[in-house]
Amino acid sequence: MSNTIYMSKKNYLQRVAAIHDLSGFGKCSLTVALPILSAAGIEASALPTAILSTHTGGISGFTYLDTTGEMRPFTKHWKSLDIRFDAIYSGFLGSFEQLDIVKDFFDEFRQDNNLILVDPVMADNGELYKIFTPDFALGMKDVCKKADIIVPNITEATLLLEEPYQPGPYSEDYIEHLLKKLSDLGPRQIVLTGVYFTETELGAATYDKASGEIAYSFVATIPGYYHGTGDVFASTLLAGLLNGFNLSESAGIAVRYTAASIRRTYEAGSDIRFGVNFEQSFPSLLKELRLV
Ligand code: PXL
Repeated sequence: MSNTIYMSKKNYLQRVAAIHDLSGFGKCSLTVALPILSAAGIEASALPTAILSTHTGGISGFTYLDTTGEMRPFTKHWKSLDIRFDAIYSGFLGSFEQLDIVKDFFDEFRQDNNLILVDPVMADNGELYKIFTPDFALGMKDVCKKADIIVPNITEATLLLEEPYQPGPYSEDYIEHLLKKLSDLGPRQIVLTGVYFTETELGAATYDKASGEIAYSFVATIPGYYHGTGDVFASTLLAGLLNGFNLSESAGIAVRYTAASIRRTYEAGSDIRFGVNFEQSFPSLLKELRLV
C-alpha cells in the first residue's frame, strides 16, 4: 500500500515543495517550514503564495504582495526541470485563484509514492481569518479532497465539514466524529489540532483510515494564544513522517516540539504575536527524530 512507502525512511535526500506565504517578520509559514524541514535533513523548495511584511494575526499595517501570478510560471519551470518531490506541503494560500493553482500543482507533481499534506490554514478560535471569505473555505475543501493527509485545527475542520463551530472542551465522541467525517472527504490520514478534553491538557488527534486507528497526544496547556504554532506543528509532523515515523508517532513528536517552543517563548515573556522560539528547541527535536 502506498501509505507504507512514505513511512519508511529513504536513504537519499528527500525533497519537499513548500507552498506557503513568506511573512518577513512574525515567524510562521515559510520562515518556520523551511528551517524545520532543513534541520530534519529534508531539502525544501519554496513556492511563495504571498509576501507580507508580517503575518496578519493581531498585527496591523502589514504589507501584502499577492504572488498568484508567479505560481503557474514557477510550476511550469519546475516541471521543465523534471524536479521530483517526495512530499508537497501546502499551507496559507494568498488568493481565491490559488485554490485551483495548488490543485493543478498537485496533479503535475503527484507520483505513486509521494505524499500530499494540506494544512488548510484559514481560521482559528471559531473565526475565519479576516482576509478569507466563506467561499474560500468551501474551495479549500476541494484542495483537501486531493490530499493524503490534512492537518486542520477544530475551527478549520468544522468549516470543511460545513458544521457549526463548537468551543471546547470536547468529548472523545465529537473528535472521532470530526476525524471520520474529514476522512470521508478523501484524505486517508487526518491530524486534528487544538484537541482538549480538559482545560489542563492540549494536543492533537490522529486517524488512519486504513487501520482505523485513532490516537491522541497531549501536553500540559500553556496559557496564551501563540502565533505560528500550527505551522511549527504541521512542518514537524511532515519531518517525522519523512524520517520514517508513523502518523501517531509523528504527531507526538510535533506536539512535544511545538509545546517546547511555546514554553521557551512563554518563559521569556516575548510578544505572543511574533512567533515561538522553535530554533532553540532543535536539539531535542533532532534527538526525537533520531538524527543525532
Ligand atoms: O500561521 C498561519 C498564517 C500564515 N500566514 C499568514 C497568516 C497566518 C495566520 O494569521 O496571517 C500570512
